[in-house]
Amino acid sequence: MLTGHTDVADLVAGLEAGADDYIRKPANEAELLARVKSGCRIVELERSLSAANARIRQLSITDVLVGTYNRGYLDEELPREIERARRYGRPLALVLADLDEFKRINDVHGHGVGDEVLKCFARRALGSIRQSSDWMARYGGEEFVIVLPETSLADAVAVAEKVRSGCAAEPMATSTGEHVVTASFGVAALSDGVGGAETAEVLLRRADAALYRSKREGRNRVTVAS
Ligand code: GH3
Ligand code: MG
Ligand code: MG
Repeated sequence: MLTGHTDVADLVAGLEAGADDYIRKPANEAELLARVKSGCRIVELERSLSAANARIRQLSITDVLVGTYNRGYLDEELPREIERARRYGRPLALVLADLDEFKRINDVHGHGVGDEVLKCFARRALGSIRQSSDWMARYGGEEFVIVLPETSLADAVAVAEKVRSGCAAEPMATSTGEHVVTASFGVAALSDGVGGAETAEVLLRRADAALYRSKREGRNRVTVAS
């Protein structure tokens, strides 16, 4: 603020209106430069604060091990996705995935290799989904949820099948050699029309029941929620 009104009341009014600093008229060049320099420090501080906040936000929604979204993000975002889909009468589906006999990998090869397998699964699954709208979260230890907005049940089954075969088809390279890893899947979608009223919880429960059937019927398969 460059001002000729230098009463305390005027200065206070200017600062309260949002000015960070002021100089009096007529401006003195040396003072002006010094004030601008200190203003630059404020701007720089704000910039780094907002970058730090963005970084904190990013960390708070990311799974540290596999780099996908985490459970917290799923809990926060899935209800919003469902709400959006319902408001606009759009389809939405989700896929629940659980690695098969994962405990054995840990037991036989060690927890570190188990971690490598989890990362590899996440990387492959992410490679099989549409980056612009689909997203994936680590739901628990070796369980993942893939959220598919604008996707019908039939298309979601195709996505799950792609992720399943992408996992099983090629052994995963780990520090103890190559291991064939499979996963089981359960798929559920919002029911059509305005009658549907599934919450995130209900949708996940239905996908989980389908996943359980995939396990019971032999693993390494995709089952659709009834
Ligand atoms: P199923 O085919 O029925 O799913 O059997 P499973 O062995 O995969 O399932 P279970 O629930 O018995 O075991 C899951 C294992 O996942 C047990 C747990 O120690 C392991 N686990 C959970 N989180 C992590 C992790 O972050 N890293 C590693 N290495 N293991 C994990
Ligand atoms: Mg499990
Ligand atoms: Mg498992």
